[in-house]
Amino acid sequence: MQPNKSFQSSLIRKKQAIRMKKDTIGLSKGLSQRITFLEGQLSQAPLPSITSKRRQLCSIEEAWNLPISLEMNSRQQQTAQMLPRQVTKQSPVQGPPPPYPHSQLSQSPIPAKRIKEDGTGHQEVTQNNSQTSAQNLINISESLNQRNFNAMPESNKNSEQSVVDTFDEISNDIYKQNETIKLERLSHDALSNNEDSRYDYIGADSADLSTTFKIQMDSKQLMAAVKLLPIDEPPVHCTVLQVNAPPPSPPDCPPQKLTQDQLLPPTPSVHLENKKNAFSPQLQEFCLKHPIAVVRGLAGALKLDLGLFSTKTLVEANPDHSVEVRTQVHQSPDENWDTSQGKRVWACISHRSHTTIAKYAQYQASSFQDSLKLILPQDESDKGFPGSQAMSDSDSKDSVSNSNIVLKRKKHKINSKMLRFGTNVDLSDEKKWKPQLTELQKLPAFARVISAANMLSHVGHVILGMNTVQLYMKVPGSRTPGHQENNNFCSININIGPGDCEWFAVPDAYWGGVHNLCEKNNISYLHGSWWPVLEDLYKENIPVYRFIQKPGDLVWVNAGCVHWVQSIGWCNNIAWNVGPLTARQYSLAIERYEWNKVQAFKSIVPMVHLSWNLARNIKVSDTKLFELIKMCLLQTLKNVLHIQEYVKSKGVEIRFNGRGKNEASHYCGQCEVEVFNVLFIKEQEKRHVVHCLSCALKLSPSLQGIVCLEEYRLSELQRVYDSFTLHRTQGLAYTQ
Ligand SMILES: O=C(O)CCC(=O)C(=O)O
Ligand SMILES: [Fe+2]
Ligand SMILES: [Zn+2]
Repeated sequence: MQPNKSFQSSLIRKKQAIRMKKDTIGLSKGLSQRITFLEGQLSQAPLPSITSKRRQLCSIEEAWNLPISLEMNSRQQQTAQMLPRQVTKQSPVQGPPPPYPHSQLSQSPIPAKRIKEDGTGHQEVTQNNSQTSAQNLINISESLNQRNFNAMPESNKNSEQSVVDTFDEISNDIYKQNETIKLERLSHDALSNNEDSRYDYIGADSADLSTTFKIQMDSKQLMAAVKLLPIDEPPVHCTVLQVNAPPPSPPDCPPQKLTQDQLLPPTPSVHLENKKNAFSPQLQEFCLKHPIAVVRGLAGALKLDLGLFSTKTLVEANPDHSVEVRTQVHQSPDENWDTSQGKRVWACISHRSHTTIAKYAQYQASSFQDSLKLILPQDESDKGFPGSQAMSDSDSKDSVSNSNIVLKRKKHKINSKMLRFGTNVDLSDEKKWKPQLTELQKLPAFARVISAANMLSHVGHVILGMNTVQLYMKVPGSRTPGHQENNNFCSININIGPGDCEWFAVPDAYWGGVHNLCEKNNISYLHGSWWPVLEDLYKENIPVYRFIQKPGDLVWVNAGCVHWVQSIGWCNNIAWNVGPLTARQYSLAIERYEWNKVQAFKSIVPMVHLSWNLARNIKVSDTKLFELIKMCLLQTLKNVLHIQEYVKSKGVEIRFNGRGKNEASHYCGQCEVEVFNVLFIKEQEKRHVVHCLSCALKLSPSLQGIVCLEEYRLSELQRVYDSFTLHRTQGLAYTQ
């Protein structure tokens, strides 16, 4: 792919500006003065590392036995479990997972002896699905409603057995009355973010001075070199990638032509039989080396009480808790139709509204009960989608009014049934969800919400749904459209049951291909909502993993893997993100961080803030990971210094403000780019809004009326930068 055009032209413009300046000035008096200054500085600079005092940091291995980070919140400190980690000489999982799927699972290294590889291909899995056992949910079903059970289609009996009495209780007991879900008009604000790319500058100043900035420099050398940079142009937006790196762009797909079989690869899966399996290092290795993996029987092996996340328990715990609802068209299992055009499409329409756990529970339960009365005349069954009485549309603020829905339903009988998907239920509050969150500490460290080896635990503040748990409440057909995780982090998802979920996934190496197909279908890859047409993917030589996640199965989504999910039965899922401390995870995260800037899409993970915390908290012995983090520190420290020089040259005072404990990182109120260390504050409507330099200059070219605040003392940043060195481990490297 060609780099973004507007980006290219702005880069060329910046380069020309610098070149012109050089041509007119040449080796002028100013430049000679700067060189003299630099030489003076360097001659006085202390010898690197020998004389400078370093704070003693622990290694990653040691970090397992220490509290995670000074900035971690109290829960994180309490729950960080201390596990001894195995170290090996050469990590087998440091490289990226294979770009395309294996045709045979035997190509992957043999996992722990007792972990049986489940090589079931997609077709077999689909067939087996109807026999899904709800055994691991039996503890939550107190008595089976035999009447309803007998009315169920044979194939549903087992998997949906336990939901019967759960839902019966809910609907017959406290939630008898027809409560309604309040619908709101879909907010298009986030979707129609068409502002120009904020990525109009990528270290352009360093383009001509690339030899000057290297990670081998210490902070004094860096400061001296920054003093040589021009300050007549504002140093807006820096890159955290390599000096002179081209702007990120969606990559071409791997060129190898895939066979029919390779386009439908079997999903890497393991079956756990006991706790020892779950804690074996091979399980983590297995997950890290595949784009996606399903860990079957995890809940059973760890004796996780999934009943804590059943609808019944959730309602009992916090009935009024908020649920985001997505109203979607019920589609046939793996297809996405535009009924008005009578063809398959990529666009995935869903309207957003909000309700409570209790109300969604009632809808979920009624939807299930309605499905039991399946054998109805066509006209009858078409009158409404299951559960429509339970969640009346009467106070709908949806863009499609009630009467429209009814009309449409009459027009397109079967195809236009609507369903409601309860998404993004926030389970972060430890007071509200204590038993649930405590139960999840039974998971092995690599899959835990909080652990020292999880980058997201070093952010030092909550990122809802990423380093906290989110819950999904589903009726059949609920769809999570295609996406990569925020900043390409890994994702953990456990199906609570009682029904199954079907997953589709494309290895990260092919994300550029999926991106191009979105564009071809006029949908924004990042901002839009899409459900891939499988044939389109196969035609483009893009492989798709497809598998069923049963209750108690954990799905591991590796960094950058594109995926989309639909529920087959009635079920709940819990999910969160993790960031293994690997070069691959870090580099995919910062690549996406930069591409998000190109696309004017907010990076939910503040990668600069995180990188400085990583430098403070851990010792890195993986050379590649070390170099990537150090490069980010170098680029951001350079940018901080350059901005400060520029601001001072404008006669604006920089005030030290510091940072509060666990204070969240800052984003520009205008363009949503992360703002690190130098904040430009403008009072707007009695609120103090943080801006990046670029947006501050747009508001006030002279920076008049803008307060410039500093979060960290320069000496502190210098100390962190200089102390962050490659940790030599006498031949030992961390297994991740
Ligand atoms: O369960 C779901 O629908 C959400 C799936 C997902 O995207 C994830 O867990 O990463
Ligand atoms: Fe996801
Ligand atoms: Zn901005």
